[in-house]
Amino acid sequence: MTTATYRTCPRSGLQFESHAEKLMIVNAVTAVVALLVGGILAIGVVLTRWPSVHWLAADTFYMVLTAHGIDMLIFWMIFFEMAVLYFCSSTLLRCRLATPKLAWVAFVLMLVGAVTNNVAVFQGSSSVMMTSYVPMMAAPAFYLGLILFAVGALVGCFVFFGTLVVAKRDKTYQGSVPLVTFGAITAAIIAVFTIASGAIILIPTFLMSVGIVKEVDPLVYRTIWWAFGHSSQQINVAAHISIWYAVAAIAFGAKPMSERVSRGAFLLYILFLQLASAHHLLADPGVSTAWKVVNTSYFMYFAVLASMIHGLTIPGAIEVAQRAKGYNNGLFEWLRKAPWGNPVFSGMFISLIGFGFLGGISGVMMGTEQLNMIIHNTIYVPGHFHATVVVGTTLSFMALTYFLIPVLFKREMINPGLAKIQPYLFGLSMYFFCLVMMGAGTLGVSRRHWDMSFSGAAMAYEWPGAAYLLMGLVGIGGIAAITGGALYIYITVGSLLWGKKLEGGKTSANFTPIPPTAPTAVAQSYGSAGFAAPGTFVLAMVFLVSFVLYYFINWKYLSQVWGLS
Ligand code: HEM
Ligand SMILES: [Cu+2]
Repeated sequence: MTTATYRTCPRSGLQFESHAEKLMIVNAVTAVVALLVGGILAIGVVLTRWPSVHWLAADTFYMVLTAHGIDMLIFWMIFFEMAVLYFCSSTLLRCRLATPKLAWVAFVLMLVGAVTNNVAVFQGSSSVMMTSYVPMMAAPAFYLGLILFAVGALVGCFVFFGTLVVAKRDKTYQGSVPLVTFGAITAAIIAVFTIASGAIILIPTFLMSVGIVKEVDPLVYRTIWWAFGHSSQQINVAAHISIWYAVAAIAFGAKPMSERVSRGAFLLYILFLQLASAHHLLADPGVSTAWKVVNTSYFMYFAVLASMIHGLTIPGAIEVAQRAKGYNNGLFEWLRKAPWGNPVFSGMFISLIGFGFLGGISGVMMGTEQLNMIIHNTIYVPGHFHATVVVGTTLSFMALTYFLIPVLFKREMINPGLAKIQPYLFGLSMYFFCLVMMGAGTLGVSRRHWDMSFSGAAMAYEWPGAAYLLMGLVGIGGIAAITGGALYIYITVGSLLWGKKLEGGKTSANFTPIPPTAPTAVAQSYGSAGFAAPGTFVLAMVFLVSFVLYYFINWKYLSQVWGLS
């Protein structure tokens, strides 16, 4: 392998090591391809759940739904996260990538795994959904693909850790690692745990699919599968929150309000994430109510607390930075005068608000043992998690991409006018999509059932008319969101193919220390700003009131499930 060279980007001051740069590019591009496939499949899913369209036949629907879930939640997210890990280590710390050859091995394993899994799904006998619960069985290649992908991702995490060691040894930064890198470390630590849990449960299931193991117990499967499934979501959250901090630093020069508090909040994720995975077992027999309540109603709140800290300190840091620039009028001038036309910022902010209000509040509601009963296995559940993984993570990744097009890919963005509206179209239609799904779920529309009217069933079920209406709106919101996703793909792929080539900047054989004048220097350093963010405080109170109201409304719904008179 050629020796590394270092390019200093003239637009951002960031320094890209040559191997790391290529790896970020291939991982990010592969991620976007997965998003494209998952997005095309979303059309099939949405047009089937839209009652008056009801497009696909049952077997096709479940196949398409399985592939949609896996291509989106596993392949799109994790390929992109690999690029983020290399960025947060090699680029932010300005050092070489530890073992580029191994990083390529990781990428190839992941790619082969992703293709193998997709082929298995589209051959038709692996429509076991993303959660793939036993005793449902998929083809051996389905599990094998996931295992190869996971091994690749694990290797990638170790390359990331190795790169941190290189930076430390070569003294490429001073003091503690920057907060964004710290967040990425959190994500990578959680990833190692996640992948280990995945291996513990998927390897026996693979062996069962080839006939070596006789049986995998369904309850054990679900418990361990969710140690994997839940913590993988915590990786996404740690990754997208790191990106929020990075965007606040890049777009505003905003320093965290308190580095210590923010770092502490990341640590809470590592400490409490496992306990929270009990919220996926709330309707399961075999685990005691006391265990469920303690885990989901007490320990889970520490992880929620961490997200709320980030949700407060990031807008707070932006407010402080904006006020320092003179946007001091009233409570909200700082926010009104934010760069709403810049998709890096608007994407990040729409993501933050939607993740908190829609994903966060609904998550706490669903995670309450008693309330869980009203929405368990209804379409409320995908309503909730599209607010977290799509509005939260996917939209943050999109926002970061707009920053990376000129900086990493060295291209001028094509069609900036479209890029300006893309986060609004995608983000706001996703808000709507999630809300109407949650509405339909509250009325009881089941999750994953291909035909909500249950036509041909022995006993009829009369839905309130609103349920059909809401599912129709799910269709409309979904199509609008898919259009927003298509714009993102058009803009990013188009920029790489046809965008004007930009000058790459000076290349040297050695790394250089972080120049304090670089526009991104704040993202690469340690620093706190004092608390002077009254506007953010008001926003936090609005959040709190919505939270409390919504929570109690659901207790009221619960009380109406069984009439006592
Ligand atoms: C415009 C974008 C999207 C639309 C319109 C959309 C729509 C849907 C719909 C209607 C369902 C089916 C609900 C059901 O009947 O059970 C679904 C399932 C799912 N979606 Fe999406 N989705 C989108 C993007 C995403 C993204 C970006 C992710 C992840 C990052 C994602 C992850 C999932 C998962 C994991 C499932 C569940 C699959 C399963 O039950 O096995 N979706 N989506
Ligand atoms: Cu969970």
